[in-house]
Amino acid sequence: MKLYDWDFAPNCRRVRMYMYEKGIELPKKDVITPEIKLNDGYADYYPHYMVPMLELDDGTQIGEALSIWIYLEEKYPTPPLMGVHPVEKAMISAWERRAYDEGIVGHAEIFRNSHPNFVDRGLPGHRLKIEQIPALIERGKHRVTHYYEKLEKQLATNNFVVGDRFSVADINAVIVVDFGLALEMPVPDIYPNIQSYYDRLKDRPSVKRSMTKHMPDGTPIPQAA
Ligand SMILES: N[C@@H](CCC(=O)N[C@@H](CS)C(=O)NCC(=O)O)C(=O)O
Repeated sequence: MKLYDWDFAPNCRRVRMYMYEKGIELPKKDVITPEIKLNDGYADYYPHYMVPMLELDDGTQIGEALSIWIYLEEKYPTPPLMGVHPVEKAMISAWERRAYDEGIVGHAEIFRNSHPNFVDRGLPGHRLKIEQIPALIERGKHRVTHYYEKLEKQLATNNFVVGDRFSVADINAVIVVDFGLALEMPVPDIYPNIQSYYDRLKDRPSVKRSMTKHMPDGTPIPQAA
């Protein structure tokens, strides 16, 4: 197996943090250029033109971080990161989706529609020009706020996002917060539960090891103190 990766990309980090929690070590191939673009060879090789992508030894290409987790969870069930019992599995899945749809995609809307290297690359996965839409920056901020409001309440009664066990819902939650730090948008003080949760998790080995400190062009990424 081989993981096609981009160090900074939040969706790639979802897979790396997951692997480190499980103790899975896989060869990784970085396919990003200093201009923060996927290299041409990769674009021709993988038609969905996104990272992460896990390639199996028989050549099967698995895209989408969630699908890669599903595959690895079957192969490496311990420790379980996607729940064990039916209700736990469903709750983890729901909170993982909320973090993705509102937090990660919300921040991605802010990033892709404002960063100068993403002019005409408003969406991932397209080789045609997709214009930036500045109005999506504000909408992205609303989406992140919407997630933080829900997460703040959830963390009032849960040690981790779902119950007492670290899961993929936590992987996404930590990545939302770190994506915000990289965009110089830290968690506002009106969310003390999220702030103390993040303080507890930020030094976890998988969280630290999966994090990158620089953009592909060498620009340092702001991070938590
Ligand atoms: N839905 C996909 C999203 C993957 C995605 O957005 N990947 C971004 C990096 S985070 C990408 O491939 N970007 C390539 C580009 O910007 O050209 C997943 O969950 O894995």
